[in-house]
Amino acid sequence: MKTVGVVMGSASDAPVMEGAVEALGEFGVPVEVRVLSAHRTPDDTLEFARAAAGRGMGVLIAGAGKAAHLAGVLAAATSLPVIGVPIDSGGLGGLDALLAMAQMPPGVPVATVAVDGARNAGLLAVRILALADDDLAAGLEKSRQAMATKVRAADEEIRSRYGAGDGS
Ligand code: RP5
Repeated sequence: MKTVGVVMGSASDAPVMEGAVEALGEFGVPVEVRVLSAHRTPDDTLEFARAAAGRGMGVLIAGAGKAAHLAGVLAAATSLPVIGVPIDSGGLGGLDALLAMAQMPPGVPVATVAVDGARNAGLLAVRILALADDDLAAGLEKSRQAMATKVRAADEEIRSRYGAGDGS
């Protein structure tokens, strides 16, 4: 199975990026987790991106805050799909990082999730890998069903607590 590279701009991003690692772990997807900064270690970042496909990675997830160029720089140096996780590092509440990732120029796409939305980044990476992996696709389907079952149970509980709209 392909590996997913989970990259963050600073170790201070780790508590958020844990969400992606956890989601990937639930599906048994191997990860390589790194701290690489587009600004502080630009050479290491480019070297990682250029080698990623050849080293067996299938998707890259990049989390960064503030002037968050990490995902864009990775996407500029590899043809692998790159998913950006804008991180709320204070100040502008993550809007700064969200715009830096989502507003990429034509030709260099970054699939951007919500501010601090690392879990969805992990799940999106699983969906991408599942296109070429039947076991992963089956696991995803099972997990969607399990999520629906949970919501139906919550619906049942709420309806019994507040009534079903028929005055009962
Ligand atoms: C960004 O600046 C990092 O991704 C992090 O979100 C933010 C703050 O970094 P530190 O000052 O905590 O290293 O580059």
